[in-house]
Amino acid sequence: MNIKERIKELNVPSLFTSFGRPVSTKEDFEALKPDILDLFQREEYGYMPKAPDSVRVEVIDEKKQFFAGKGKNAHYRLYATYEGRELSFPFSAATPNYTGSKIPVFVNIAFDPTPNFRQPTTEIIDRGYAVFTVCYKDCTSDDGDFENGVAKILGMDRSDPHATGKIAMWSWCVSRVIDYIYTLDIFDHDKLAVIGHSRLGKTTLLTAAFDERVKFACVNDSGNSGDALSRGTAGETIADITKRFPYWFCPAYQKYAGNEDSLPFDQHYLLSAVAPRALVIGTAKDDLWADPKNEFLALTLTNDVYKLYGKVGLIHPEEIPEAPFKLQEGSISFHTRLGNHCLSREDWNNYMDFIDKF
Ligand code: GTR
Repeated sequence: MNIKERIKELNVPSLFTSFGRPVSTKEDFEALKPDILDLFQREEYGYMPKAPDSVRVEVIDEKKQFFAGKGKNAHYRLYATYEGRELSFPFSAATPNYTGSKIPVFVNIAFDPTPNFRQPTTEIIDRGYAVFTVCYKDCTSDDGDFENGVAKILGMDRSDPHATGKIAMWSWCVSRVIDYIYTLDIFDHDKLAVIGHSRLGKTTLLTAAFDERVKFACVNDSGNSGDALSRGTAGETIADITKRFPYWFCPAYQKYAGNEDSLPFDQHYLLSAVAPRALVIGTAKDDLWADPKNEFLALTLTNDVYKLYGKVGLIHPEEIPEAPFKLQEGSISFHTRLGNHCLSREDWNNYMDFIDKF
């Protein structure tokens, strides 16, 4: 598939023209960014709750000399005050022993409360990284109930077309863990990565677009309403996703079901909002529901934004390569591994290989 030809066929909007404002410098783009984020809040994910008044963290337990004596394993509970009300959620952290050089750190917004095959913790520690793990359902449930967990406090009336969806709420929680990491100076804030798979890959991308403290957005198999173009998808459509998971989004998003061409943007606008920070994208050959080709195409469309910052985004050939492949020479990393929908050890290692190079 020739990339340029396919993009022409899809007739995707360009953020360089669609706002009716000139975008020829990085200052123009920075001035545009709030409008891009506003568009995604109004039309897709709902309004991102504002930052809390305060955050504090309580230690539940800590085990030193863990991971073969190479690190510490700990459990915490984070409390935040939001408009005078308190909310809280648990998280854990695996941290290599501090030896004087700052530690690169992941925040993994995870499916599971206990790290399993989707988070190879000992290997992450062995490679010198810390990993904070937040189980998304510990923040609020993955369903249309807006009365539990953080949703009870952050939630808006769902009759509002722009009401905050669950993805934005999980994303808000990730930013609170980053608030905490920022109080700890053993961590390398220039190597702060957020990682998530699938619906949590969508959450990772949204977090990176909104929170500039995220320096590496490790977006794994995020597909529709994540890193894939919605127009011309060969996999999941907006109709599919809004039928099964309407509560991930704001109610206004429904109007684009079966009507992708009327979207005033496509997902490359959200990817572009992460520039000039690093997009670190993983897909899998057989994950057709996420449409690896449309994920690739979306990413190539961000390159002109990286250029405004004097950076090279994704260095890629004219055709989408045959899987498996890995492109890691620019400020953007993209790989398609063999296999199906999963956040695997190979994905983690590809992400760490890329971050190591910086
Ligand atoms: C699917 C959904 C995808 C993806 C996936 C997941 O059922 O349609 O968009 O988010 O769930 O999160 O595992």
